[in-house]
Amino acid sequence: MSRCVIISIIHYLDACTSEQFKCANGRCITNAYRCNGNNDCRDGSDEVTYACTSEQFKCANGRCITNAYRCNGNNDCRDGSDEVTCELFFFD
Ligand SMILES: [Ca+2]
Ligand SMILES: [Ca+2]
Repeated sequence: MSRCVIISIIHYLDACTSEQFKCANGRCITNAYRCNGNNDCRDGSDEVTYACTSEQFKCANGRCITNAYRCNGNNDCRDGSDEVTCELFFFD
């Protein structure tokens, strides 16, 4: 899944216009499609809240998860991005 997202980002490098929302995977969709209940980005990033608080980790797909869920062995982001940089926090 995470590999798929990375490939999508490479594939969709085009900048979005001011009337468009840029999905986490790089797709451009019309702003009106944000939060309309449909997964127009195909990664769900147009349907998640983007403003993460300081106590939250922002996943590669745009989801916000509680910081405590980082590196806990569970794929809370659903794209695995909360578990990919964990070796930095391991001391053994
Ligand atoms: Ca949508
Ligand atoms: Ca996790």
